[in-house]
Amino acid sequence: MFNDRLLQTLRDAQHLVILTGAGVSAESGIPTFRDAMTGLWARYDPQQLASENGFRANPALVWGWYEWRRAKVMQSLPNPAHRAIAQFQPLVPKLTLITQNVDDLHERAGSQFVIHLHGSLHEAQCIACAKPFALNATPTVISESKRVEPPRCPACGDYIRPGVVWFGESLPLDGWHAAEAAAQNCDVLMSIGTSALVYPAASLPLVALTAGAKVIQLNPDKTNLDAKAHFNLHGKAGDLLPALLQ
Ligand code: BV8
Ligand code: ZN
Repeated sequence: MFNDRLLQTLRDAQHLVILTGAGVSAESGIPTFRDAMTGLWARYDPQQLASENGFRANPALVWGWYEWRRAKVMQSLPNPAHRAIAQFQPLVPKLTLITQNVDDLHERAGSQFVIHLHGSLHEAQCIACAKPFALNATPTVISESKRVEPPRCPACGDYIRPGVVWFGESLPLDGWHAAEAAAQNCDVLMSIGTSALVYPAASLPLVALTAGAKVIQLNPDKTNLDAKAHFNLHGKAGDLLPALLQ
C-alpha cells in the first residue's frame, strides 16, 4: 500500500513534526473551512467571521458561530486519525505535534504537548483587557446561524471574544517559536489535512524542506505543497494514518 522509501523514512525518523489542519477532524464530523459549503460558510466568508472587524461588526453572529462550533466539538469524538497520531507519539524518539485546529480532539485522543498555532475554541478572554473568561461547560446547543450576544467582561464591561487567532492577528509567540524551531530541527515533517493556504502556518513545511528534512503530505485534495513534498498520499487521514503508523 505504501512505498518502501516512505516507510523507511518514517522508521528512521529521529524528530518527526506532524502539522495538522481541519482535515484531521473532518471524520469526527467537524466541517472544514473550505469544504464546508454548507450552513453559515455558504453565506459568509470564514475570513470575515474569523476577524476582529467581523466580530465588532456583528458580535452576536460571530459569537453564535463560535458557540455552535464549540458545541459541535464537544458532541464529537476523536477519530482514527487523532488516535493513530497519539499512538505513534511514544514510538518516535521525538515527535512535535503542531495543529492549526482550535478543537481539543488531539488531546482527547491522548496526544500530549500539542502546539495550538491558532488558539482554542475552549478558551475566551476580554477583547479589551484580555482578562481570561471561563466558558460554561455546556455551550447552549444552538442552530448553526443563531445569533448569541457575547458575554461582557466583569472587569471592564467590553465584549468577551473567543480564544482563537483571527485573520490579521499575530500568532501566540511561544507557540510559533516552538513550531518554527521544530520545523528547522526535524528530519521528517508530515503535513496532514490542510489546504496549506494560511500563513505563517503554511510556511512550516517549507522551513523543514529548506533545513533538509523529508516532507510527507497526507491530504485527499492537491495543494501547493504537492509540488514540493517528497511523498504525497492522497486519501483520508482516518484511513491512511492507522495503516501508515501501525
Ligand atoms: C498574520 C482560527 C500578521 C480561527 C484561523 C496574502 C498572502 C499571504 C498571507 C496573507 C495575505 N493576506 C493576509 C495574509 C495573512 C493571513 C493569511 O494567511 N491569509 C490567507 C487566507 C491568504 N494570515 C493571518 O492573518 C495570520 N496572521 O499573518 O498576522 C501579523 C503579524 C505580526 C503582527 C500582527 C499581525 C493568522 C491566521 C490565523 C487565522 N485563524 N483559525 C477559527 O478557527 O475560526 S485559520 C483557519 O484556516 C485554520 O486554523 C487553518 O489555519 C486555516 C486553513 O484551514 P485548514 O486547516 O487548512 O482547513 P481547510 O478547510 O482550508 O482545508 C482542509 C483540508 O483538509 C483540505 O485540503 C481537504 O482536502 C482536507 N481534508 C478534507 N477531508 C479530509 C482531509 N484531509 C484528511 N482527511 C480527511 N478526511
Ligand atoms: Zn475587560
